[in-house]
Amino acid sequence: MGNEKNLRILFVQPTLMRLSGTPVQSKKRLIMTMVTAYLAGLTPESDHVTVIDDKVQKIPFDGDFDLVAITTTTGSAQRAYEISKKFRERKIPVVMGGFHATLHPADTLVHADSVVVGEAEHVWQPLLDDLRAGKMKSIYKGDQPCDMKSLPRPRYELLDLSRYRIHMMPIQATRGCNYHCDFCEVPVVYDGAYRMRPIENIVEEIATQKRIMGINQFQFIDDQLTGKHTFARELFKALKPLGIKWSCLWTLNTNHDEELLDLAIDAGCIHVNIGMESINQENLNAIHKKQNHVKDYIDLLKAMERRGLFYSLNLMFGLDHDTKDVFPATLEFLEKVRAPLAFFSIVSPREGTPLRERLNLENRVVDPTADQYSSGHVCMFIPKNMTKEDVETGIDWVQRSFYSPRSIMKRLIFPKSPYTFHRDGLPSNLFFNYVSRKGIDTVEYY
Ligand code: B12
Ligand code: SF4
Repeated sequence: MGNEKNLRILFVQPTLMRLSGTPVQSKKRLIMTMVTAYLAGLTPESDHVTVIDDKVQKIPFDGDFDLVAITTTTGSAQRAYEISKKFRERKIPVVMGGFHATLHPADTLVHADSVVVGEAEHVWQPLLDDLRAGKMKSIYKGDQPCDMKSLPRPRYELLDLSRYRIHMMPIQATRGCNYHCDFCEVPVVYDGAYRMRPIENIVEEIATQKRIMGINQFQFIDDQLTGKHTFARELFKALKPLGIKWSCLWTLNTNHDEELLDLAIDAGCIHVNIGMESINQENLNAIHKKQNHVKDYIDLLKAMERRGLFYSLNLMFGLDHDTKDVFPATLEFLEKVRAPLAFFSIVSPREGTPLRERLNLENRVVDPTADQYSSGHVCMFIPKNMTKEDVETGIDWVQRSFYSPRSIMKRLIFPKSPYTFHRDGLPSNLFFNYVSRKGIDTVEYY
Protein backbone atom coordinates (compact mmCIF):
# COMPACT_ATOMS: atom_id res chain seq x y z
CA MET A 1 0.00 0.00 0.00
CA GLY A 2 1.26 3.49 -0.90
CA ASN A 3 0.85 6.24 1.65
CA GLU A 4 -0.33 5.21 5.15
CA LYS A 5 -3.34 7.44 4.89
CA ASN A 6 -4.25 8.08 1.27
CA LEU A 7 -5.68 5.23 -0.74
CA ARG A 8 -5.74 4.81 -4.50
CA ILE A 9 -9.14 3.35 -5.34
CA LEU A 10 -10.40 2.18 -8.71
CA PHE A 11 -14.20 2.05 -9.07
CA VAL A 12 -15.46 -0.16 -11.87
CA GLN A 13 -18.89 -0.53 -13.37
CA PRO A 14 -18.56 -3.87 -15.22
CA THR A 15 -20.40 -4.31 -18.48
CA LEU A 16 -22.96 -7.02 -19.25
CA MET A 17 -22.09 -10.41 -20.68
CA ARG A 18 -23.71 -11.61 -23.87
CA LEU A 19 -25.16 -15.12 -24.02
CA SER A 20 -22.10 -16.00 -26.09
CA GLY A 21 -19.94 -15.18 -23.03
CA THR A 22 -18.36 -12.04 -24.53
CA PRO A 23 -18.56 -8.67 -22.76
CA VAL A 24 -20.78 -6.00 -24.32
CA GLN A 25 -18.43 -3.15 -25.22
CA SER A 26 -18.71 -0.15 -27.49
CA LYS A 27 -17.44 3.39 -28.05
CA LYS A 28 -20.53 5.07 -26.64
CA ARG A 29 -23.55 4.25 -24.52
CA LEU A 30 -26.91 5.92 -24.24
CA ILE A 31 -27.21 7.04 -20.62
CA MET A 32 -24.79 8.16 -17.91
CA THR A 33 -24.57 5.82 -14.93
CA MET A 34 -24.62 6.83 -11.30
CA VAL A 35 -23.33 4.29 -8.82
CA THR A 36 -19.55 4.50 -9.31
CA ALA A 37 -19.59 8.32 -9.37
CA TYR A 38 -21.73 8.17 -6.24
CA LEU A 39 -19.34 5.82 -4.41
CA ALA A 40 -16.46 8.12 -5.41
CA GLY A 41 -18.45 10.94 -3.78
CA LEU A 42 -18.77 8.85 -0.62
CA THR A 43 -14.99 8.40 -0.46
CA PRO A 44 -12.91 10.87 1.57
CA GLU A 45 -11.45 13.62 -0.60
CA SER A 46 -7.97 12.77 0.61
CA ASP A 47 -8.10 9.43 -1.21
CA HIS A 48 -7.38 9.24 -4.92
CA VAL A 49 -10.24 7.84 -6.97
CA THR A 50 -10.54 6.66 -10.58
CA VAL A 51 -13.90 5.75 -12.12
CA ILE A 52 -14.17 3.40 -15.09
CA ASP A 53 -17.24 2.40 -17.09
CA ASP A 54 -16.16 -0.93 -18.55
CA LYS A 55 -18.73 -0.77 -21.35
CA VAL A 56 -17.05 2.25 -22.95
CA GLN A 57 -13.60 2.51 -21.37
CA LYS A 58 -10.50 0.35 -21.02
CA ILE A 59 -9.81 -0.96 -17.52
CA PRO A 60 -6.29 -0.01 -16.33
CA PHE A 61 -5.36 -3.57 -15.35
CA ASP A 62 -1.71 -2.55 -14.85
CA GLY A 63 -2.51 0.45 -12.64
CA ASP A 64 -1.31 0.88 -9.08
CA PHE A 65 -4.32 0.68 -6.79
CA ASP A 66 -4.79 -0.12 -3.13
CA LEU A 67 -8.36 -1.24 -3.71
CA VAL A 68 -10.58 -2.11 -6.66
CA ALA A 69 -14.28 -1.54 -5.90
CA ILE A 70 -16.70 -3.19 -8.31
CA THR A 71 -20.45 -2.72 -8.45
CA THR A 72 -22.53 -5.71 -9.56
CA THR A 73 -25.89 -6.51 -11.01
CA THR A 74 -26.81 -10.07 -11.89
CA GLY A 75 -26.19 -9.39 -15.59
CA SER A 76 -22.74 -7.92 -14.95
CA ALA A 77 -21.58 -10.35 -12.25
CA GLN A 78 -19.69 -12.70 -14.58
CA ARG A 79 -17.76 -9.78 -16.02
CA ALA A 80 -17.13 -8.47 -12.48
CA TYR A 81 -15.58 -11.83 -11.60
CA GLU A 82 -13.33 -11.74 -14.70
CA ILE A 83 -12.11 -8.24 -13.81
CA SER A 84 -11.61 -9.14 -10.17
CA LYS A 85 -9.49 -12.17 -11.06
CA LYS A 86 -6.96 -10.05 -12.95
CA PHE A 87 -6.49 -7.64 -10.04
CA ARG A 88 -6.38 -10.35 -7.41
CA GLU A 89 -3.67 -12.13 -9.39
CA ARG A 90 -1.66 -8.95 -8.80
CA LYS A 91 -2.54 -9.11 -5.07
CA ILE A 92 -4.70 -6.00 -5.29
CA PRO A 93 -7.72 -6.46 -3.00
CA VAL A 94 -11.17 -6.33 -4.55
CA VAL A 95 -14.46 -5.37 -2.89
CA MET A 96 -17.84 -5.93 -4.54
CA GLY A 97 -21.25 -4.49 -3.75
CA GLY A 98 -24.57 -3.80 -5.49
CA PHE A 99 -27.75 -5.76 -6.13
CA HIS A 100 -26.06 -9.02 -7.13
CA ALA A 101 -23.57 -8.99 -4.24
CA THR A 102 -26.42 -8.17 -1.86
CA LEU A 103 -28.66 -10.98 -3.05
CA HIS A 104 -25.84 -13.56 -3.41
CA PRO A 105 -23.04 -12.63 -0.99
CA ALA A 106 -21.61 -16.16 -0.65
CA ASP A 107 -21.28 -16.66 -4.43
CA THR A 108 -19.78 -13.19 -4.79
CA LEU A 109 -17.27 -13.71 -2.01
CA VAL A 110 -15.67 -16.54 -3.97
CA HIS A 111 -14.51 -13.86 -6.41
CA ALA A 112 -13.73 -10.95 -4.07
CA ASP A 113 -11.79 -10.21 -0.89
CA SER A 114 -14.73 -8.41 0.61
CA VAL A 115 -18.45 -8.04 -0.09
CA VAL A 116 -20.72 -5.19 0.93
CA VAL A 117 -24.26 -6.41 1.50
CA GLY A 118 -26.84 -3.64 1.01
CA GLU A 119 -26.14 0.05 1.21
CA ALA A 120 -22.62 1.49 1.27
CA GLU A 121 -23.30 4.62 3.35
CA HIS A 122 -22.75 3.10 6.82
CA VAL A 123 -19.96 0.70 5.94
CA TRP A 124 -17.76 2.34 3.33
CA GLN A 125 -15.75 4.48 5.75
CA PRO A 126 -15.20 1.59 8.25
CA LEU A 127 -14.15 -0.65 5.35
CA LEU A 128 -11.57 1.89 4.17
CA ASP A 129 -10.29 2.30 7.73
CA ASP A 130 -9.97 -1.48 8.04
CA LEU A 131 -8.13 -1.63 4.73
CA ARG A 132 -5.70 1.06 5.92
CA ALA A 133 -5.12 -1.02 9.03
CA GLY A 134 -4.61 -4.16 6.90
CA LYS A 135 -7.64 -5.98 8.30
CA MET A 136 -10.42 -5.65 5.77
CA LYS A 137 -13.26 -8.05 6.67
CA SER A 138 -14.87 -10.39 4.19
CA ILE A 139 -18.44 -9.15 4.72
CA TYR A 140 -19.76 -5.69 5.60
CA LYS A 141 -23.42 -5.07 6.25
CA GLY A 142 -24.91 -1.92 7.71
CA ASP A 143 -27.00 -2.65 10.80
CA GLN A 144 -29.63 -0.10 9.74
CA PRO A 145 -30.77 1.55 6.52
CA CYS A 146 -29.19 4.93 5.81
CA ASP A 147 -31.30 7.91 6.82
CA MET A 148 -31.08 9.55 3.37
CA LYS A 149 -30.12 12.84 5.02
CA SER A 150 -26.54 13.36 3.98
CA LEU A 151 -26.03 11.52 0.73
CA PRO A 152 -22.93 12.76 -1.09
CA ARG A 153 -22.96 14.33 -4.54
CA PRO A 154 -22.14 11.83 -7.33
CA ARG A 155 -18.85 13.04 -8.86
CA TYR A 156 -19.82 13.02 -12.53
CA GLU A 157 -16.75 15.08 -13.35
CA LEU A 158 -14.86 11.77 -13.06
CA LEU A 159 -16.80 10.22 -15.98
CA ASP A 160 -15.69 10.58 -19.59
CA LEU A 161 -18.79 12.45 -20.76
CA SER A 162 -17.86 12.09 -24.43
CA ARG A 163 -18.84 8.42 -24.08
CA TYR A 164 -22.52 9.12 -23.32
CA ARG A 165 -25.00 10.09 -26.00
CA ILE A 166 -27.50 11.66 -23.60
CA HIS A 167 -26.17 14.08 -21.00
CA MET A 168 -28.77 13.78 -18.27
CA MET A 169 -27.26 13.50 -14.81
CA PRO A 170 -28.73 10.68 -12.73
CA ILE A 171 -30.07 11.79 -9.36
CA GLN A 172 -31.88 9.93 -6.61
CA ALA A 173 -34.68 11.39 -4.48
CA THR A 174 -36.06 8.20 -2.93
CA ARG A 175 -35.06 4.59 -2.34
CA GLY A 176 -37.15 1.47 -2.53
CA CYS A 177 -40.69 0.90 -3.65
CA ASN A 178 -44.00 0.41 -1.90
CA TYR A 179 -45.20 -2.25 -4.37
CA HIS A 180 -44.26 -5.93 -4.61
CA CYS A 181 -44.17 -7.04 -8.23
CA ASP A 182 -43.05 -10.69 -8.38
CA PHE A 183 -40.31 -10.20 -10.96
CA CYS A 184 -38.54 -7.35 -9.17
CA GLU A 185 -35.67 -7.31 -6.65
CA VAL A 186 -36.29 -3.79 -5.36
CA PRO A 187 -38.77 -4.70 -2.57
CA VAL A 188 -36.56 -7.69 -1.68
CA VAL A 189 -33.37 -5.64 -1.33
CA TYR A 190 -35.01 -2.69 0.41
CA ASP A 191 -37.31 -4.88 2.49
CA GLY A 192 -40.44 -3.22 1.10
CA ALA A 193 -39.45 0.15 2.57
CA TYR A 194 -39.73 3.49 0.79
CA ARG A 195 -37.44 6.31 1.96
CA MET A 196 -37.15 9.89 0.83
CA ARG A 197 -34.32 12.43 0.93
CA PRO A 198 -34.93 15.83 2.46
CA ILE A 199 -36.08 18.02 -0.41
CA GLU A 200 -33.56 20.77 0.41
CA ASN A 201 -30.73 18.27 -0.10
CA ILE A 202 -32.03 17.32 -3.53
CA VAL A 203 -32.33 20.97 -4.52
CA GLU A 204 -28.82 21.67 -3.27
CA GLU A 205 -27.38 18.71 -5.17
CA ILE A 206 -29.05 19.84 -8.39
CA ALA A 207 -27.71 23.38 -7.99
CA THR A 208 -24.17 22.08 -7.32
CA GLN A 209 -24.24 19.62 -10.23
CA LYS A 210 -25.44 22.37 -12.57
CA ARG A 211 -22.59 24.61 -11.44
CA ILE A 212 -19.87 21.97 -11.64
CA MET A 213 -21.02 20.09 -14.71
CA GLY A 214 -22.73 22.85 -16.69
CA ILE A 215 -25.58 20.46 -17.49
CA ASN A 216 -29.21 21.37 -16.99
CA GLN A 217 -30.83 17.97 -17.47
CA PHE A 218 -31.40 15.30 -14.84
CA GLN A 219 -32.70 11.76 -14.73
CA PHE A 220 -34.37 10.68 -11.49
CA ILE A 221 -33.32 7.04 -11.27
CA ASP A 222 -35.81 6.31 -8.47
CA ASP A 223 -37.81 3.15 -9.06
CA GLN A 224 -40.97 5.04 -8.24
CA LEU A 225 -40.59 8.80 -7.83
CA THR A 226 -44.22 9.23 -6.82
CA GLY A 227 -44.44 6.58 -4.10
CA LYS A 228 -45.74 9.29 -1.74
CA HIS A 229 -47.76 11.96 -3.49
CA THR A 230 -47.39 14.49 -0.66
CA PHE A 231 -43.60 14.24 -1.00
CA ALA A 232 -43.71 14.33 -4.82
CA ARG A 233 -45.90 17.42 -4.74
CA GLU A 234 -43.45 19.30 -2.52
CA LEU A 235 -40.48 18.06 -4.51
CA PHE A 236 -41.97 19.25 -7.82
CA LYS A 237 -42.77 22.67 -6.34
CA ALA A 238 -39.17 22.96 -5.14
CA LEU A 239 -37.77 21.94 -8.54
CA LYS A 240 -39.71 24.56 -10.48
CA PRO A 241 -37.49 27.58 -9.71
CA LEU A 242 -34.36 25.60 -10.71
CA GLY A 243 -35.36 25.73 -14.38
CA ILE A 244 -34.12 22.21 -15.13
CA LYS A 245 -35.44 19.52 -17.47
CA TRP A 246 -35.81 16.03 -16.05
CA SER A 247 -37.12 12.52 -16.62
CA CYS A 248 -38.23 9.85 -14.16
CA LEU A 249 -40.04 6.57 -13.59
CA TRP A 250 -43.43 6.40 -11.95
CA THR A 251 -46.28 3.92 -11.77
CA LEU A 252 -49.24 4.38 -14.09
CA ASN A 253 -51.72 4.90 -11.25
CA THR A 254 -49.87 8.16 -10.46
CA ASN A 255 -51.80 9.68 -13.37
CA HIS A 256 -55.07 9.55 -11.40
CA ASP A 257 -53.62 12.61 -9.62
CA GLU A 258 -53.85 15.11 -12.46
CA GLU A 259 -52.74 17.98 -10.24
CA LEU A 260 -49.49 16.11 -9.67
CA LEU A 261 -49.04 15.75 -13.43
CA ASP A 262 -49.41 19.52 -13.83
CA LEU A 263 -46.91 20.16 -11.05
CA ALA A 264 -44.41 17.75 -12.67
CA ILE A 265 -44.71 19.48 -16.04
CA ASP A 266 -44.38 22.89 -14.42
CA ALA A 267 -41.23 21.67 -12.70
CA GLY A 268 -39.60 20.65 -16.01
CA CYS A 269 -40.56 16.97 -16.39
CA ILE A 270 -40.06 15.97 -20.03
CA HIS A 271 -40.25 12.17 -20.04
CA VAL A 272 -41.85 9.58 -17.77
CA ASN A 273 -41.04 5.89 -18.09
CA ILE A 274 -43.80 3.54 -16.92
CA GLY A 275 -43.85 -0.20 -16.22
CA MET A 276 -47.13 -1.13 -17.89
CA GLU A 277 -45.87 -4.72 -18.31
CA SER A 278 -48.97 -6.35 -19.83
CA ILE A 279 -52.33 -5.58 -21.41
CA ASN A 280 -53.80 -8.70 -19.79
CA GLN A 281 -55.27 -8.18 -16.31
CA GLU A 282 -54.85 -11.87 -15.41
CA ASN A 283 -51.11 -11.54 -15.99
CA LEU A 284 -50.94 -8.46 -13.80
CA ASN A 285 -52.84 -10.21 -11.01
CA ALA A 286 -50.59 -13.27 -11.25
CA ILE A 287 -47.39 -11.19 -10.86
CA HIS A 288 -48.93 -9.02 -8.12
CA LYS A 289 -48.64 -5.82 -10.16
CA LYS A 290 -51.63 -4.65 -8.23
CA GLN A 291 -51.24 -0.98 -9.10
CA ASN A 292 -51.98 -1.58 -12.81
CA HIS A 293 -55.58 -1.92 -13.97
CA VAL A 294 -56.06 -2.51 -17.67
CA LYS A 295 -59.51 -0.89 -17.62
CA ASP A 296 -57.87 2.44 -16.67
CA TYR A 297 -54.99 2.32 -19.15
CA ILE A 298 -56.44 4.50 -21.89
CA ASP A 299 -57.66 7.26 -19.54
CA LEU A 300 -54.37 7.35 -17.65
CA LEU A 301 -52.28 7.53 -20.81
CA LYS A 302 -54.54 10.18 -22.32
CA ALA A 303 -54.04 12.30 -19.18
CA MET A 304 -50.39 12.61 -20.20
CA GLU A 305 -51.12 13.06 -23.89
CA ARG A 306 -53.55 15.92 -23.23
CA ARG A 307 -50.73 17.74 -21.46
CA GLY A 308 -48.05 16.85 -24.01
CA LEU A 309 -46.11 15.03 -21.30
CA PHE A 310 -43.91 12.50 -23.10
CA TYR A 311 -43.95 8.89 -21.90
CA SER A 312 -42.43 5.51 -22.70
CA LEU A 313 -43.88 2.15 -21.67
CA ASN A 314 -42.14 -1.05 -20.60
CA LEU A 315 -43.85 -4.25 -21.68
CA MET A 316 -42.90 -7.81 -20.82
CA PHE A 317 -43.85 -11.01 -22.60
CA GLY A 318 -43.95 -14.70 -21.75
CA LEU A 319 -46.13 -14.35 -18.65
CA ASP A 320 -48.40 -17.28 -17.80
CA HIS A 321 -51.54 -15.85 -19.37
CA ASP A 322 -49.82 -14.86 -22.60
CA THR A 323 -50.63 -16.80 -25.75
CA LYS A 324 -49.35 -16.04 -29.24
CA ASP A 325 -52.19 -13.52 -29.58
CA VAL A 326 -50.52 -11.22 -27.04
CA PHE A 327 -48.15 -9.80 -29.66
CA PRO A 328 -50.70 -8.48 -32.21
CA ALA A 329 -53.06 -7.50 -29.37
CA THR A 330 -50.35 -5.42 -27.67
CA LEU A 331 -49.40 -3.73 -30.93
CA GLU A 332 -53.05 -2.93 -31.59
CA PHE A 333 -53.42 -1.40 -28.13
CA LEU A 334 -50.24 0.69 -28.44
CA GLU A 335 -51.31 2.00 -31.83
CA LYS A 336 -54.80 2.74 -30.55
CA VAL A 337 -53.46 4.93 -27.72
CA ARG A 338 -50.73 6.25 -30.04
CA ALA A 339 -47.99 5.42 -27.56
CA PRO A 340 -44.92 7.49 -28.49
CA LEU A 341 -42.26 5.02 -27.30
CA ALA A 342 -42.16 1.50 -25.85
CA PHE A 343 -39.57 -1.00 -24.69
CA PHE A 344 -40.20 -4.72 -25.08
CA SER A 345 -38.55 -7.51 -23.14
CA ILE A 346 -39.08 -11.14 -22.28
CA VAL A 347 -39.73 -11.80 -18.59
CA SER A 348 -36.45 -12.39 -16.79
CA PRO A 349 -36.85 -14.71 -13.76
CA ARG A 350 -33.75 -13.51 -11.90
CA GLU A 351 -32.52 -15.45 -8.88
CA GLY A 352 -33.75 -13.75 -5.70
CA THR A 353 -37.19 -12.74 -6.97
CA PRO A 354 -40.51 -14.38 -5.98
CA LEU A 355 -41.12 -15.11 -9.68
CA ARG A 356 -37.91 -17.13 -9.89
CA GLU A 357 -38.82 -19.07 -6.74
CA ARG A 358 -42.16 -20.04 -8.25
CA LEU A 359 -40.66 -21.07 -11.59
CA ASN A 360 -38.00 -23.10 -9.76
CA LEU A 361 -40.75 -24.98 -7.89
CA GLU A 362 -42.54 -25.61 -11.18
CA ASN A 363 -39.29 -26.88 -12.78
CA ARG A 364 -39.56 -24.27 -15.49
CA VAL A 365 -36.08 -22.78 -15.35
CA VAL A 366 -34.03 -24.52 -18.00
CA ASP A 367 -30.58 -23.04 -17.26
CA PRO A 368 -30.28 -21.82 -13.65
CA THR A 369 -27.36 -19.50 -14.52
CA ALA A 370 -28.99 -17.99 -17.60
CA ASP A 371 -29.94 -14.79 -15.79
CA GLN A 372 -26.24 -13.95 -15.52
CA TYR A 373 -26.12 -13.39 -19.25
CA SER A 374 -28.03 -10.52 -20.66
CA SER A 375 -30.54 -10.28 -23.38
CA GLY A 376 -34.00 -8.85 -23.29
CA HIS A 377 -34.90 -11.04 -26.24
CA VAL A 378 -33.96 -14.56 -25.19
CA CYS A 379 -36.43 -16.63 -23.17
CA MET A 380 -34.74 -18.21 -20.14
CA PHE A 381 -37.62 -20.37 -18.89
CA ILE A 382 -40.44 -22.60 -20.13
CA PRO A 383 -43.47 -20.41 -20.83
CA LYS A 384 -46.91 -21.80 -19.99
CA ASN A 385 -48.95 -21.23 -23.12
CA MET A 386 -46.32 -20.86 -25.81
CA THR A 387 -42.99 -22.34 -26.72
CA LYS A 388 -39.74 -20.52 -25.90
CA GLU A 389 -39.34 -19.90 -29.67
CA ASP A 390 -42.86 -18.43 -29.92
CA VAL A 391 -41.94 -15.83 -27.29
CA GLU A 392 -38.63 -15.00 -28.97
CA THR A 393 -40.09 -14.62 -32.48
CA GLY A 394 -43.13 -12.81 -31.05
CA ILE A 395 -41.10 -10.17 -29.28
CA ASP A 396 -38.94 -9.50 -32.34
CA TRP A 397 -42.11 -9.18 -34.39
CA VAL A 398 -43.83 -6.78 -31.98
CA GLN A 399 -40.72 -4.59 -31.68
CA ARG A 400 -40.15 -4.46 -35.43
CA SER A 401 -43.83 -3.77 -36.08
CA PHE A 402 -44.04 -1.01 -33.45
CA TYR A 403 -41.01 0.73 -34.93
CA SER A 404 -42.01 0.12 -38.57
CA PRO A 405 -42.59 3.21 -40.76
CA ARG A 406 -46.28 2.25 -40.90
CA SER A 407 -46.69 2.25 -37.11
CA ILE A 408 -44.54 5.36 -36.59
CA MET A 409 -46.77 7.22 -39.08
CA LYS A 410 -49.89 5.98 -37.34
CA ARG A 411 -48.69 6.81 -33.82
CA LEU A 412 -46.78 10.04 -34.41
CA ILE A 413 -47.55 11.66 -37.73
CA PHE A 414 -51.11 11.22 -39.09
CA PRO A 415 -52.80 12.95 -37.41
CA LYS A 416 -50.03 15.00 -35.83
CA SER A 417 -49.26 13.97 -32.26
CA PRO A 418 -48.12 16.27 -29.44
CA TYR A 419 -45.01 14.09 -29.37
CA THR A 420 -43.97 14.23 -33.04
CA PHE A 421 -41.26 16.84 -32.55
CA HIS A 422 -40.39 15.95 -28.97
CA ARG A 423 -36.72 14.98 -28.83
CA ASP A 424 -37.73 11.44 -27.78
CA GLY A 425 -40.52 11.30 -30.40
CA LEU A 426 -39.57 10.91 -34.03
CA PRO A 427 -35.77 10.79 -33.49
CA SER A 428 -36.00 7.96 -30.94
CA ASN A 429 -38.53 6.07 -33.04
CA LEU A 430 -36.19 6.25 -36.03
CA PHE A 431 -33.29 5.08 -33.85
CA PHE A 432 -35.30 2.07 -32.66
CA ASN A 433 -36.47 1.42 -36.22
CA TYR A 434 -32.79 1.01 -37.15
CA VAL A 435 -32.04 -1.11 -34.06
CA SER A 436 -35.02 -3.41 -34.72
CA ARG A 437 -34.27 -3.85 -38.41
CA LYS A 438 -30.68 -4.79 -37.62
CA GLY A 439 -31.81 -7.13 -34.79
CA ILE A 440 -29.58 -5.33 -32.24
CA ASP A 441 -30.29 -6.43 -28.66
CA THR A 442 -31.26 -3.77 -26.10
CA VAL A 443 -28.22 -4.51 -23.96
CA GLU A 444 -25.91 -3.37 -26.75
CA TYR A 445 -26.83 0.30 -26.56
CA TYR A 446 -27.92 0.81 -22.91
C1 B12 B 1 -31.24 3.57 -13.31
C2 B12 B 1 -31.31 2.09 -13.60
C3 B12 B 1 -31.03 1.68 -14.90
C4 B12 B 1 -30.59 2.64 -15.98
C5 B12 B 1 -29.07 2.82 -15.84
C6 B12 B 1 -28.66 4.20 -16.27
C7 B12 B 1 -28.41 5.10 -15.11
N1 B12 B 1 -28.81 6.33 -15.27
O1 B12 B 1 -27.85 4.72 -14.10
C8 B12 B 1 -30.97 1.87 -17.27
C9 B12 B 1 -32.36 2.24 -17.73
C10 B12 B 1 -30.03 2.03 -18.47
C11 B12 B 1 -30.99 0.43 -16.75
C12 B12 B 1 -30.87 -0.65 -17.56
C13 B12 B 1 -30.91 -1.96 -17.11
N2 B12 B 1 -31.23 -2.37 -15.86
CO1 B12 B 1 -31.43 -1.15 -14.39
N3 B12 B 1 -31.76 -0.12 -12.89
C14 B12 B 1 -31.65 1.15 -12.59
C15 B12 B 1 -32.08 1.45 -11.13
C16 B12 B 1 -33.51 1.95 -11.17
C17 B12 B 1 -31.19 2.41 -10.35
C18 B12 B 1 -29.69 2.08 -10.35
C19 B12 B 1 -28.92 3.11 -9.57
O2 B12 B 1 -28.16 3.88 -10.11
N4 B12 B 1 -29.15 3.17 -8.25
C20 B12 B 1 -28.48 4.15 -7.38
C21 B12 B 1 -27.30 3.53 -6.66
C22 B12 B 1 -26.62 4.53 -5.77
O3 B12 B 1 -27.83 2.50 -5.87
P1 B12 B 1 -27.23 1.02 -5.90
O4 B12 B 1 -26.73 0.68 -7.23
O5 B12 B 1 -28.17 0.07 -5.27
O6 B12 B 1 -25.95 1.19 -4.93
C23 B12 B 1 -26.03 1.22 -3.53
C24 B12 B 1 -25.76 -0.16 -2.92
O7 B12 B 1 -26.24 -1.22 -3.71
C25 B12 B 1 -24.28 -0.19 -2.73
N5 B12 B 1 -23.40 -0.56 -3.83
C26 B12 B 1 -23.64 -0.73 -5.13
N6 B12 B 1 -22.53 -1.09 -5.78
C27 B12 B 1 -21.53 -1.12 -4.88
C28 B12 B 1 -20.18 -1.41 -5.02
C29 B12 B 1 -19.36 -1.35 -3.92
C30 B12 B 1 -17.91 -1.65 -4.07
C31 B12 B 1 -19.90 -1.00 -2.65
C32 B12 B 1 -19.02 -0.91 -1.47
C33 B12 B 1 -21.26 -0.73 -2.51
C34 B12 B 1 -22.06 -0.79 -3.62
O8 B12 B 1 -24.00 1.16 -2.41
C35 B12 B 1 -24.88 2.06 -3.07
C36 B12 B 1 -25.25 3.13 -2.08
O9 B12 B 1 -25.86 2.60 -0.96
C37 B12 B 1 -31.98 0.02 -10.50
C38 B12 B 1 -32.90 -0.25 -9.34
C39 B12 B 1 -32.33 0.27 -8.04
N7 B12 B 1 -33.20 0.60 -7.15
O10 B12 B 1 -31.15 0.36 -7.81
C40 B12 B 1 -32.25 -0.88 -11.71
C41 B12 B 1 -31.62 -2.28 -11.80
C42 B12 B 1 -30.19 -2.16 -11.34
N8 B12 B 1 -31.63 -2.61 -13.23
C43 B12 B 1 -31.84 -3.84 -13.41
C44 B12 B 1 -31.83 -4.44 -14.71
C45 B12 B 1 -32.23 -5.91 -14.80
C46 B12 B 1 -31.48 -3.71 -15.86
C47 B12 B 1 -31.38 -4.24 -17.31
C48 B12 B 1 -30.69 -5.59 -17.46
C49 B12 B 1 -32.80 -4.27 -17.88
C50 B12 B 1 -32.89 -4.80 -19.31
N9 B12 B 1 -33.47 -6.00 -19.47
O11 B12 B 1 -32.47 -4.18 -20.24
C51 B12 B 1 -30.60 -3.10 -18.00
C52 B12 B 1 -29.09 -3.37 -17.97
C53 B12 B 1 -28.32 -2.19 -18.50
C54 B12 B 1 -26.83 -2.30 -18.28
N10 B12 B 1 -26.07 -2.05 -19.31
O12 B12 B 1 -26.36 -2.63 -17.17
C55 B12 B 1 -32.07 -4.61 -12.14
C56 B12 B 1 -30.87 -5.46 -11.74
C57 B12 B 1 -31.31 -6.71 -11.01
C58 B12 B 1 -30.17 -7.52 -10.47
N11 B12 B 1 -30.51 -8.64 -9.86
O13 B12 B 1 -29.03 -7.22 -10.58
C59 B12 B 1 -32.42 -3.44 -11.12
C60 B12 B 1 -32.06 -3.72 -9.70
C61 B12 B 1 -33.94 -3.15 -11.25
C62 B12 B 1 -34.85 -4.33 -11.11
N12 B12 B 1 -35.19 -4.84 -9.99
O14 B12 B 1 -35.29 -4.84 -12.08
N13 B12 B 1 -31.13 0.41 -15.42
S1 SF4 C 1 -43.43 -0.93 -9.06
FE1 SF4 C 1 -41.46 -1.13 -10.14
S2 SF4 C 1 -39.87 -0.98 -8.58
FE2 SF4 C 1 -41.81 -1.33 -7.52
S3 SF4 C 1 -41.89 -3.54 -7.18
FE3 SF4 C 1 -42.96 -3.11 -9.10
S4 SF4 C 1 -41.42 -3.28 -10.73
FE4 SF4 C 1 -40.31 -3.13 -8.76
